[in-house]
Amino acid sequence: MNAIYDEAKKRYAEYGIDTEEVLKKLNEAVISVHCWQGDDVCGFDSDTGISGGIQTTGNYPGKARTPEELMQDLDKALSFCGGRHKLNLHASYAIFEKGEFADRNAIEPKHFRKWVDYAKARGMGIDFNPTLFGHPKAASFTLSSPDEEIRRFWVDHVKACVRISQYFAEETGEPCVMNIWIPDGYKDIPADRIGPRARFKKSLDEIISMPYDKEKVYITLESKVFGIGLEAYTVGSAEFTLGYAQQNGLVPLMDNGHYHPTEVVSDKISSLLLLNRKLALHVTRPMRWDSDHVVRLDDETKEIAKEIVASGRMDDIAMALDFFDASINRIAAWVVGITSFRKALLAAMLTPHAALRTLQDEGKYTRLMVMQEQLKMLPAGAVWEEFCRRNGVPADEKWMDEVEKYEREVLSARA
Ligand code: RNT
Ligand code: ZN
Repeated sequence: MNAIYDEAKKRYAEYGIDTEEVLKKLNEAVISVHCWQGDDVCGFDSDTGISGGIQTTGNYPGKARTPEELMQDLDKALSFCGGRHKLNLHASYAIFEKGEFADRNAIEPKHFRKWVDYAKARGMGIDFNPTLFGHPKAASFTLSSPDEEIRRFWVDHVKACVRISQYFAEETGEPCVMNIWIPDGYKDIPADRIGPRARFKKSLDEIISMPYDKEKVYITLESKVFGIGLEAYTVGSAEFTLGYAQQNGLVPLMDNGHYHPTEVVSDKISSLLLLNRKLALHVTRPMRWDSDHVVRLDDETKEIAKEIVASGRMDDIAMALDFFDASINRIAAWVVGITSFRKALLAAMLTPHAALRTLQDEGKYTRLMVMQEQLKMLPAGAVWEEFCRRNGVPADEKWMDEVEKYEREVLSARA
């Protein structure tokens, strides 16, 4: 067997942690993997590129240009990642037959059939996102547009997405998390703050009044404090989305790039869990702004994972990734982001939360600090290696050799 793992197992047992149990739980934790890291959020339904204050930077060669390439790249990335995943799609990734086209307000389940086949063949569920950016009609406002025709167009788009989400759930047998994020906002001080939010509310009211199966489709609402070009005001602020979600039985979604720089999502999770049945997350890495850097095993990622695991409510939390770096190999970006978040979950699962909680409740803060520091040096790496070994994926950096080979043989042939 694996002597290093066996030693680690004993060390953790001293702290009351059963690493076999942890390995099982870690394997079952579902991470929703965003398709949009593979092509810089471009999608297949237009040449508009992204807009709405989100931005990819870099021009690393080899980005996926077609659904086939994106699927092939995602397969490559996932072949290095152990544990369960879900596929997270955006509406702009609709796949049309030759000569066929449907605008965003007219997309149908059939335009995503190939994705369903892809997910089913890999035993994955699917999450979904209406795409309210990267489209001529999203040049300024969408669901909060003062132009009634534009507002209607986007309401119809989101309704179409709810139908597609339900189709995903029915086909895969797993509920679909459908996340609404709008880029609507102002660069400079608005004259009217309440008007756009009232229109957003009206649009959401119209959307959720459509019939859909609430056990199959979980609609989530993502807030954002500001975006590039939207510095002064966003319609979908934290207060708006939280309040609306709570009032209407939707699920709040927190993206950890969407708050003021000293605010942390790790501190918000517990409050939202107490006040909501479910919670959704976009795990990303903001650097000075909502830059969507690749997730790494840093302090805040670990703290987010700790809050998820320590809450005992992991099953109520939809964990999705949301980053896009176009300056490095996109497959490696996926692998690092996906595995970093799972490593963070592992670290959290290897923590004796109940014992630490007792120290806190008894006011033994010095001992608590000593324990927290001691736990950092326990052999989590050995448990990670065992997790990889059991999943038949590389535990060391060797996977990068294969990614480089794939870059030479496949990616470099792309114009
Ligand atoms: C944008 C939001 C949103 C997008 C994706 C592509 O700031 O984070 O979630 O990143 O929908
Ligand atoms: Zn996000």
